[in-house]
Amino acid sequence: MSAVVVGHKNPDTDSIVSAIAAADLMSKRGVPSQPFCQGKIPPDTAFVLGSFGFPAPELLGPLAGKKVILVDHSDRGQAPEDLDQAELLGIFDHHKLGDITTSTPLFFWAQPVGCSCTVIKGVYDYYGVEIPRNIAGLMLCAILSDTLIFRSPTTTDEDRKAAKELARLAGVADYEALGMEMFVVKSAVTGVPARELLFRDYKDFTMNGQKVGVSQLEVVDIKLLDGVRADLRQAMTEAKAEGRHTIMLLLTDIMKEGSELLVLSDDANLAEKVFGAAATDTTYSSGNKNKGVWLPGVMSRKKDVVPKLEAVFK
Ligand SMILES: [Mn+2]
Repeated sequence: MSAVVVGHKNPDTDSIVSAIAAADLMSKRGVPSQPFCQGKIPPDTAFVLGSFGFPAPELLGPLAGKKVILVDHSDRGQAPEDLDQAELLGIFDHHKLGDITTSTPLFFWAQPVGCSCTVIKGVYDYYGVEIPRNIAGLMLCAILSDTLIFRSPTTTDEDRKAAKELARLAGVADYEALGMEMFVVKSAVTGVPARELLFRDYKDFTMNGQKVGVSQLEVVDIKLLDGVRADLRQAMTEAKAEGRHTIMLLLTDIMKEGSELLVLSDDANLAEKVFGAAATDTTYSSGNKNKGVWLPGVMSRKKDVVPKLEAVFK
């Protein structure tokens, strides 16, 4: 029976592609493995899979009695509900250490880099395993996606180096252009239900016993979101009513290199506590009551938002 390789809930391109790449690598290392996903494939990921001729991984089924490898997370909140009924063989990740524990030894490949695929690329190299051309193309796109084409503060030289080598392996000449194409697909929000947009790239965290949700939409031009902002506010109100202390939405403009913050919280002063005076600036919101505050340079949930939120909740 193959081991199951799976990324986090509300999967993004890195989570899907890391599962594909890790399953390929593990299979070649003598652990037959198959990639799965926990949820709907987002449009930009579908574009990436299509570009390199890959089928979407199947939706994950029950894990009881199976062997599992996790990619792109080590948090219970992001993992399959029945993880405890499986044997966890290992983890590939680039996030803060989560709360998953094991009763047996495991391998754990983690680095503070911009993308899980950068970590996996390093493991391919470590074992001298060749990366297939189309998987190299997928991994390249995952790095471009997670690092916002190297604009995110999470980007490291390791990510740039890995992307360059993967582009060569995949035969992609202009990979920044490919990244822009992918983000243009990601930016197409018209006609998509607001709740689906809110939960597309969404993570729930437990902070000091409170449920805190942080969502992010990354677009090539924030003006593209003008028509959906009011509906997003409504979707946030509904999501908050489902038992969350706080729900935050970052509308990230990858070209302007900053994010507009929308927040609903039991703590009316939360945004100010997390982001300081910048989060109380009303000049940006004067024109449109649905607009949030513009936070220049805030690009990364992982680096710019979650650590600050956790510090406030402590
Ligand atoms: Mn990732």
